[in-house]
Amino acid sequence: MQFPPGFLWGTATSAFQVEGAHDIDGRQPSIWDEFCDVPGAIEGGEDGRQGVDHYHRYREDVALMAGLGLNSYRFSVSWPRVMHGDRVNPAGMDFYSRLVDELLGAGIEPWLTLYHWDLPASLPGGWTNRDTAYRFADYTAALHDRLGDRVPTWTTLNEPWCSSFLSYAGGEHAPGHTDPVEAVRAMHHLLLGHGLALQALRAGGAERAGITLNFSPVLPASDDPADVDVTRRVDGTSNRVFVHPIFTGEYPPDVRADLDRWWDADLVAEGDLATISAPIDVLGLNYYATAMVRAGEPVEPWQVRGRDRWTPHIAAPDAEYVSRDLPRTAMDWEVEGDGLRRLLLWLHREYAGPAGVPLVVTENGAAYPDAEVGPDGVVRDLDRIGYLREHLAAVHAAIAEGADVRGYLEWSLLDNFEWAWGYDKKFGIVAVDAALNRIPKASAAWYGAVARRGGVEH
Ligand code: IFM
Repeated sequence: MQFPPGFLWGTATSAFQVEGAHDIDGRQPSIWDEFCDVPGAIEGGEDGRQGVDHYHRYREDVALMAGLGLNSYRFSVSWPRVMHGDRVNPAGMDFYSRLVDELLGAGIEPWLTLYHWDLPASLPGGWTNRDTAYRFADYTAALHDRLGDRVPTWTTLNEPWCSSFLSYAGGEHAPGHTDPVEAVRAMHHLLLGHGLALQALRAGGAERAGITLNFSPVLPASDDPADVDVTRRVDGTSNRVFVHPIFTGEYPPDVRADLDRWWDADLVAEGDLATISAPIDVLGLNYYATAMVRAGEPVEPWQVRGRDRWTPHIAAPDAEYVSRDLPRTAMDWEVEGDGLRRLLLWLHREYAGPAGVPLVVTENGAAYPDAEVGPDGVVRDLDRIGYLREHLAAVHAAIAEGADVRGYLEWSLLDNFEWAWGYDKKFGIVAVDAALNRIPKASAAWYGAVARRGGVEH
């Protein structure tokens, strides 16, 4: 399975999950720093602020990627590390400048995400406040001023579904609220922030700019109209409510109607949708799993049953997940690589293709309860290799069927802080032990070989 020339092969991480160093060089608290102090918020009470010390070990981490032969690295910037209100924190900026130089020196293209959930705690109302979208654009401009000469690709937001519905309605992510009105406000302000940040990037002459959305494809359990309709509603608030306005300049009418009871009349100001739908140069998509749902008895007020944590599908309180006979990861997510092929083809056909926008898989990977480090120093994570192989085959098939896919960034380089789940869910191709030593797993060698040859051997 040979991939096109110039294909990006890399890994992805995010600032809060890996950096640590939360209270040095002028970094200020984010909403995730505060959330880590809320009793019961994080599995096992673990402290996400510690990360895995990438802040001090970035040189070693870059050398690991270079050793594997990867040509791209997607990382995020911690907004409260680089900004103090509207002033730049030079020490924080310097860290990312050093990281970018290190990557370029190692022949690895930096791919920068501006927002991966660690919002400055000082912003009143967080994303429920329209003003946060404007502050996001200011931060974007300041960061681009400093790094724009060296970073070719800029992603505004990572997974706004998580920073709106999961955070403000589901209560599972910071700030841990359970208010659907707040979730809808956050959703719109995040999209507005994306559009305003895009304007700042264009003004600064950014080479390539886009957004990363997480897609959770859903299938109906049967062709019963009730199952089909609940599937439509879950898909609407998970997937279409973000991608549709970006490409068409309107919220999908059915989803707008489904969300009406929580939608403030003055939420969308004139011009917002034009700002949100300004052209992008690349659509990043994160894919982990496809799920099947059926209509059940509504649970109050809005959550979906069938997972061991509640999922905030506010417009589908009657949705019930149906287990399929498929292997599962440690997250309990069903493994079905073909879901990624179908997703890529759908995005290419409905949105990205007609707009001439290429796709990049900006996250894909799996957590498994990894084997211990063997006496030979190797972690034999064969299940992860199987997952990656199956999903790369899906990307390859989608390209063969016409989707314009330009890269694959595996999640994640390192075992790290998996948000509300703590450190126990291990997504890395490189293990991190208690002393923070890096131990490449068998999957790292496998993935490096794929990157070097630009394809997967059958
Ligand atoms: O760890 C997360 C990441 O921060 C965002 N996308 C999904 C990953 C795995 O859950």
